[in-house]
Amino acid sequence: MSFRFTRAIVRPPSSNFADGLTSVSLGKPDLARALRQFARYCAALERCRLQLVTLPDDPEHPDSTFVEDTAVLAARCNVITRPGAPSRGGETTEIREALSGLDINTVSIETPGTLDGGDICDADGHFFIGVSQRTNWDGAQQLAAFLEKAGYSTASVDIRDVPDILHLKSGIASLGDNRVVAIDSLAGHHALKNHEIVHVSPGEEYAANCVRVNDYVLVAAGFPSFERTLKSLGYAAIALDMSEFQKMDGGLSCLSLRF
Ligand code: CIR
Repeated sequence: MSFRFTRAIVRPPSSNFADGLTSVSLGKPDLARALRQFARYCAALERCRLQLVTLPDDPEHPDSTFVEDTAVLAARCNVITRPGAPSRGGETTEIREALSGLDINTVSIETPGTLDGGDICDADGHFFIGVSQRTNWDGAQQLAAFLEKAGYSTASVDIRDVPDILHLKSGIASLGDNRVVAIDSLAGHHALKNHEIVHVSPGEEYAANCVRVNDYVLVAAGFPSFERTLKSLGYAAIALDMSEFQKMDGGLSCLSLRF
């Protein structure tokens, strides 16, 4: 089951977090507040019984707190990505070293492929691979080949014409149980036709980037309708304030690499 995890890699935002990439106009993030939100995020992962591997912050790469984009980790296949934004390329070096230090063997996406982990949604061993402004077809095909060789199935989802989302997982999330959360503009996609869709109300799209971790679903705070939906389906939600990360285009999932 793709939501059963024992560990997670996290990395705090660095002093120049505000210098990272963003396409939204929500103002400059407050670092002290971001660090408090990050601490609560880590505590929530621990409440879900994950052991954390916390890497030092990296001022060379202001977006490096978004560790999810640097790797795709599955039980039988661990892939170091090649992030689509040039300023983020160097973030993979320490992730590769950290995984190697944990005795996790990796393969890598190679040029001309680009791929961000935020475009990859593991739905119980069936992987949706987003093709986006960051993940190109070559990267998507390299990842599909790695995953299929390891016995997983894959489907690509082109999101380049879907407005307002950076990554595929800005708009969908797997809850396990054959359920996929989806914003309206992705809910009807043919790749999702074999899954039960859990809809996110218009105006609550940011909440779609939730994460099932063992017995809980981590969800961004401030989206009451979606929290009610989760509760009605029997999930225990942990709501987390993500405001400072949202200012930098970051979703809840991207702050950790779970495995
Ligand atoms: C970026 O634009 O790359 C970062 N500022 C945000 C990345 C967020 N990653 C994610 O949602 N997986």
